[in-house]
Amino acid sequence: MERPTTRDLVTGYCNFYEFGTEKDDPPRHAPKLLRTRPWQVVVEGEVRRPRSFDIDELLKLAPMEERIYRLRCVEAWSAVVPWIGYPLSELIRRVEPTGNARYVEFATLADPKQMPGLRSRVLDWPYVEGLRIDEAMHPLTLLAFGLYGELLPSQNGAPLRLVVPWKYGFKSAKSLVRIRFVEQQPVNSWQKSAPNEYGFYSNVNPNVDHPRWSQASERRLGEDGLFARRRPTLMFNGYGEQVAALYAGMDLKRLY
Ligand SMILES: Nc1nc2c(c(=O)[nH]1)N[C@H]1C(S)=C(S)[C@@H](COP(=O)(O)O)O[C@H]1N2
Ligand SMILES: [Mo]
Repeated sequence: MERPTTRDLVTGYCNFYEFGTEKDDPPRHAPKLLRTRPWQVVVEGEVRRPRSFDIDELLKLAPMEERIYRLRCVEAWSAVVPWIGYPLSELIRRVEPTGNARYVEFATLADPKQMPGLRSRVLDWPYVEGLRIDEAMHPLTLLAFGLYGELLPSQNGAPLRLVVPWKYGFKSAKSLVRIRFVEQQPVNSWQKSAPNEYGFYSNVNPNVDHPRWSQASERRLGEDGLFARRRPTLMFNGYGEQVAALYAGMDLKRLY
């Protein structure tokens, strides 16, 4: 297993556009502005038991585990993070999806009083992401509540976020407030803002370049400087053995 990136880098170099587009905007603003209590997560759509969960109930829903996962951003940097959470499937099976639930749409908080970044139109708010139901049910897909042995810092998506380790970082939606089971493939915020650059699947794939830069290698946070080598990016971010079967027969160049 790779050595975790230092906590300072993971909590200091963030993408969370609701607090601004610079990497240090979220750590500078989110801890002061984001209120993580009370916090409700609404689970709705194609489920037999739609309901809303209080964050303190979600924290106790299933046993917490520590999982050391890489997160790779489409901007070609990566970090190794000890996340704390439990598989999203633990929540999903409790709401009993119907046979029509083919996809899951995730929406995150969009409150202009807490989130100065909403004044900018960089993305269409709220931030929305989507997974196919089998991706959402996969045992690697984590509902994360903490990192480095403590609760999530605000800038990393408190009080709960998604971590999907074989997909680009942007699939790992922060500060979730709604999980909706749907029949049609959801349109995520990045796809909406630049459909030629960001698709639905967003699997880490070194063979499919972003239209404006290569995805063949990456810079590990903390490994910069004159002699730092870039690391080759691995298919499915190195999790191919566990997840490649989900995409058997699909053209991953077309369905990026
Ligand atoms: N709500 C929300 N979630 C988000 C984002 C965002 O802007 N807003 N950015 C995504 C992107 S692009 C990345 S790379 C990861 C970064 O997570 P980290 O800051 O914990 O490393 O969060 C993802 N989740
Ligand atoms: Mo990202």
